[in-house]
Amino acid sequence: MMSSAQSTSRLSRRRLTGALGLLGASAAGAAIAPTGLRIERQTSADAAAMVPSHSMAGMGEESTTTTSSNQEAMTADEMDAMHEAGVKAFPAPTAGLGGQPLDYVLDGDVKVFSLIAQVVEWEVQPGKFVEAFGYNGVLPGPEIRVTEGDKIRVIVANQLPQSTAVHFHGVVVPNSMDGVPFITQPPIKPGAAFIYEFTIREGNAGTHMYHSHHNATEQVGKGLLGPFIIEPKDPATRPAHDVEYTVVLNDGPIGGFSLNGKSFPATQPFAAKRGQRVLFRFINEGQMIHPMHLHGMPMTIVAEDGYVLAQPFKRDTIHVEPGARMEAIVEATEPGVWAFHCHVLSHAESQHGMFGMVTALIVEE
Ligand SMILES: [Cu+2]
Repeated sequence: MMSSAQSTSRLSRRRLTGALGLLGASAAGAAIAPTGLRIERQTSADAAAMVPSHSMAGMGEESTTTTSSNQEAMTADEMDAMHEAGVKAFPAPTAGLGGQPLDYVLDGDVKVFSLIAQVVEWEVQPGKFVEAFGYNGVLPGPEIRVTEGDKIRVIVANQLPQSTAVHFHGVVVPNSMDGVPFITQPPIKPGAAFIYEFTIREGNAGTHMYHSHHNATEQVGKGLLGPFIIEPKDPATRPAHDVEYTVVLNDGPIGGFSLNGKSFPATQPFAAKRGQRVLFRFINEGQMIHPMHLHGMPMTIVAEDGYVLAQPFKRDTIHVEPGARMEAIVEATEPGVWAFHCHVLSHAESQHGMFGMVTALIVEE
């Protein structure tokens, strides 16, 4: 049921391990040596032991009060050791992986997707479990991927202790399907379900999202969100790419700044072969602007909020506003491990090392 685009769009754990192993082996070589960065795989327990717990503070004191007056006294060597430990732990394994394609069943010509909103214990960083809300047990929720013209049904069952509703952000739907309690529908009470059904309109292709529209500061912040990708009926209407990654940004109460539901060093790196065109789909489900900065290669912004730009433009840092989706293509011309992070520095790095919205793009030879 998955298209080939889907099956190649995600980096499997096995392939990721292979890519990193390959890098590790070649890290001493001339091509990759300039970064001096070696990635060694760690067990979750190792990583938890190595990463200082207060680097996980995220939105807490660390992120908002990084002033010289409250820096801990530490020697240069102590500080370097903490930075090194974080990088060596990356990508640290954790339980749970969100944003994976959601299978559907066909009812006649209607694609039927099922979502269950529930409380989950989520490992946002190695060894750090937080009480979160997820769809189908993960956050971000599973990826819903459809094509222009599809008839779809999304059955939402609520197992939360509070009411909820789902809004399909960016998707053009009939008013009654808009998912806003007391405006277009009653809230979905605990134990109840609601059925959303609509046809995907032509011209609506691109990167969108679905999320709670009830008690949203808590519910979306805790993880009731997911990617909603609409493929074009005619692929020629979108910029071509070889591989794609979705990057969901969040800054909610689940423990700070996250990329696809995880905080560094538990974030997943993205991989590409040299010469590939890599499509990044940035989705900001948080409350702050996150300027995502890729080292090494420019990003060409090709679409905003799903709509293809008449005139794409290059940036090295893309401002992703709350509610926005930005699609950017990177020509993977430069081999190596390239840092990729939010450039609000208090979302990414402190004296204890990198945390939060940090990952890497790995370009293999
Ligand atoms: Cu940020």
